Amino acid sequence: MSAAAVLAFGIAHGADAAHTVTQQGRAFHPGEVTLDAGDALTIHNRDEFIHQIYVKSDSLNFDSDEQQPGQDVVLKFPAVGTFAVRCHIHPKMLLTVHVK
Ligand SMILES: [Cu+2]
Repeated sequence: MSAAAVLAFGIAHGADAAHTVTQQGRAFHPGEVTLDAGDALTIHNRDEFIHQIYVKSDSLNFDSDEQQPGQDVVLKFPAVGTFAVRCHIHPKMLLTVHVK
């Protein structure tokens, strides 16, 4: 990796970093992520079938529409805490989101 590439990598993961998680093989990758309150999290479906994600908690209740292959769902976490993102269609899928 060149010096410029290293620098760009550092900037991309700074305070205004875009956070992306993928769904592949009926699992979230990575399965755990840490965000700052108010950050957006993009969840990208790399499977060849539909997912439908949801969050059920005191501070956030979210239900996506059917998420087609290749489609993104963008979620914002307004409050500090730990959130479980799950899929209606694949109950074993779990993404743990820590918001600090
Ligand atoms: Cu799913």
